[in-house]
Amino acid sequence: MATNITFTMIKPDAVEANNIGPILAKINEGGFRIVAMKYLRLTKEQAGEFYAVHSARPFYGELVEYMSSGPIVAAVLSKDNAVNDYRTLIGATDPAKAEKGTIRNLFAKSIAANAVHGSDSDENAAIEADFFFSKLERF
Ligand code: IDP
Ligand code: MG
Repeated sequence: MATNITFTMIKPDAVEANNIGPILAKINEGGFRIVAMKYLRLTKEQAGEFYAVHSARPFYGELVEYMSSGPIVAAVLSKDNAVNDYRTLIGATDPAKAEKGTIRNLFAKSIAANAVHGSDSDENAAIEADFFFSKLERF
């Protein structure tokens, strides 16, 4: 499979718990290359736009509040089969269901504060990477 990209965020709970380093180590150990990276705090408006696809879900308000509650690390990662392999590395949305050793199993606090984001398709990976990074910010 051709090398492709996925998009991730280290969410406010994992930043607050000082887990940026351990999560980046898992990403490196998983064979991903860092194409782009930044440390920033989303406004409520920006978080709402990023998660607009979930605007009809009952947890949307909570999700937007949460994702704008503190700084995050946003990054573009590359690897063969990046989207699926990264979903495997992070584990299920609900950390109680995430397989042992996955990033969410190790670092997530709850289904909302679940440590990391990972794109769910190549199409969304491109849209999400474009939301945060210009061409000049990718290497
Ligand atoms: P994913 O992050 O595993 O792709 P999605 O279903 O796309 O999961 O949901 C996006 C994010 O919304 C989740 O990562 C989590 O932070 C939050 N979320 C999902 N389901 C719930 C829920 O039932 N309650 C509260 N927050 C949720
Ligand atoms: Mg998702």
